[in-house]
Amino acid sequence: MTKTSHPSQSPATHMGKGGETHQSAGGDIPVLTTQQGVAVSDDQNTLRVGPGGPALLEDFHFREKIFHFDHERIPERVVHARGYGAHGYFELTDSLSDVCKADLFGKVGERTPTFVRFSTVAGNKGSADVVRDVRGFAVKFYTSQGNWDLVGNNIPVFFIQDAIKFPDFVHAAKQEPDRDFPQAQTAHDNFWDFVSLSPEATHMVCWAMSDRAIPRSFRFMEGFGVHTFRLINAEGRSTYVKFHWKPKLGLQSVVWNEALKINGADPDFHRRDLWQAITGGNFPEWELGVQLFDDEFADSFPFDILDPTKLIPEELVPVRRVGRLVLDRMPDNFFAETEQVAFCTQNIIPGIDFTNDPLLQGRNFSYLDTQTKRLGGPNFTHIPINAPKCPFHNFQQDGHMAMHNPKGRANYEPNSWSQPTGGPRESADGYRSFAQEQSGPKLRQRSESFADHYSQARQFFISQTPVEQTHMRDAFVFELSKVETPAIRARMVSHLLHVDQKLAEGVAMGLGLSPLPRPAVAARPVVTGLQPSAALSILKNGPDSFEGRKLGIVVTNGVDSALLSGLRKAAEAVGATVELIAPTVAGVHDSAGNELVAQQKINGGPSVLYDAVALLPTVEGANLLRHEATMRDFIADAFAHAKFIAHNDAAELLLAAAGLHPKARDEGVIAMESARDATLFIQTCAALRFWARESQVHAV
Ligand code: HDE
Repeated sequence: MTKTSHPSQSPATHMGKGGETHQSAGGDIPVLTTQQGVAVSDDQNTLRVGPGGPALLEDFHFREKIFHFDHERIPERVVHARGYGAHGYFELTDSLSDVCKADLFGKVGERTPTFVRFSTVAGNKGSADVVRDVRGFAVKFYTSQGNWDLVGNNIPVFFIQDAIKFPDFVHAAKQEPDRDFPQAQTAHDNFWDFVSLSPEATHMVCWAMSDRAIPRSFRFMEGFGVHTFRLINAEGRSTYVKFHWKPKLGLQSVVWNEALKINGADPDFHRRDLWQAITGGNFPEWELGVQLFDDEFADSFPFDILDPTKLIPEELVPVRRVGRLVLDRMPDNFFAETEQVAFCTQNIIPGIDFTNDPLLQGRNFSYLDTQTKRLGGPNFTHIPINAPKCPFHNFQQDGHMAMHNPKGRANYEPNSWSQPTGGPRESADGYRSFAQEQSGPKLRQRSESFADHYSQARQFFISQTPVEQTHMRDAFVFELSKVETPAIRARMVSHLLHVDQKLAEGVAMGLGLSPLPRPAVAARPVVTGLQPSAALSILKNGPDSFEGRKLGIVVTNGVDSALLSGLRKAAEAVGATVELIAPTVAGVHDSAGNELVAQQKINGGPSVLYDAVALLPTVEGANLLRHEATMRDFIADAFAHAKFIAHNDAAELLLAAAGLHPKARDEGVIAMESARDATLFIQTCAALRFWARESQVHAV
């Protein structure tokens, strides 16, 4: 047993005045103590009466340790339970001071610390990362004027128009209550029953069936504030705003069959990706964009700017890029930061204000409740990740786990105790709501201006490339094929008939649904003249290089050293990362005798984990690997998922074993002999996929 010294002789772990933890004892090794600071002499055995006797109630160390363990879990978020966060900063690149008085939007170059949490919506905390779902994109700005939370998603519209429908929507999307499955999936009757009975969901459902819902990485997806907000300038003038996050490395998603396999191979695919990027010094970056508009535009726009199932095409109101968000530090502790972070749409600062979007208004009501329940009391703002980084003072007191306790006599306002003991006072610069005129009867009524549910869904569909349209059709077919009730499948197709006739027919054919159902009753005639918007497509907004992507190289003993290092250099030169996949993780020796460590063993590193792959075995290695089923899957999957595949001569054996005889190949399968070929291959990989292949690999 390790010999320990008593804290009084050598201080053990203890809390400093500011609550920070100091550790020192016996060099760097602190003494193990109870929460009360009492040193522990034996952490391996409970206190018992003799070696075979009963345990004793007086064992305070055991009691405290088990008690604390029993309370380790807190309720997971009712939605967005699975998330992953990182610290960073926001830097202003274009001042918005003409339209917004918030300090963070005033001075170019000013940096504001931020914490970002990405999440899936429907799945529980332990579910897989690459499920078909919306992704949360929540940003907390610790501004000099208080915390501002932009609690957004990676899709710019939402399923419902009024917050009162949120519990129904979430119940329907999550696992069904009698069987508690399926988890983290919308491919079930309840979800499609609800959305097909709620025509307002059609636009968002189209987004959810697009590849937006299976992003390749948090780093390659956009973010949106969704609602229309207001910016308020120093004169009190209001300008409407929609917030956008644009990823520096361009947009990218995976394909559905790949997603299914990634979730088995690496359920933590997205978190691992963020972790590896940030700890590897490749800091993910987004630009903050704003669409600014006024009442005149709002009145002329064919949809209501307060309707969260609608977006404003960038072609109509351009996105002005005003700053950059850089994520450069992982949390020290997942629970303390990512799990305990509490976002709230009501956390806003002077210069930013709400609109009457009924979804936003409802959200404003919801977040405080959910945090109080989840974090155990009203003092969750005292947890460091939630506390502002600017000074804050108020007379709120007591409650569970109160950490910021006022000193002195005054605990109310106004009071007649003079400063400083009298405590905080109101400020002329304090938050003032925009003085919008309001009047009208009190009623429960959906605005007539929210009634068109199909026109923008149609616009979204026609804005996609043919490849993306096919993916959408296939996603509808996949999901509705999991729906057991034929009437629900047909009802959904009846909505799609308003989106696009060919889409609806394709889905019906994929479901074996004949004849076509009648179109759903539309409250408004569908506007068919809306122009396609290139900004809505992922493929039209991809990267122009292979930067930030991952190349997987299959190697065996004796791998050609010049070719391998040429390929590695070419990939790293554009900012891509490389992993070696070998028969064992001990790695291989290359032809020059260098020892190379492998990151993956072949059965643990399937090609779905990579953006492109290269096969560089020796003839002996290829002879060994061609009998390996996971090697054949590696190649067959890379091909089926339209990835670029580079290979040397010896890999012919492997390609043949995977069914890729020369005639079955295409220009996306690239022979490589020299370092020059390697550079060309990496340039080709900038296209990310060889989409022309896709139509060849699906018969159904
Ligand atoms: Fe949320 N949402 N939401 N939501 N939301 C929550 O708050 C809610 C909506 C979003 O990483 C909850 O802390 C209502 C739209 C994100 O911690 C809860 C409505 C958008 C996150 C809640 C919506 C979002 C949440 C659950 C309909 C995109 C995760 C746990 C009116 C603009 C934040 C929590 C994180 C989380 C309520 C709709 C984004 C229950 C009532 C629209 C990114 O308060």
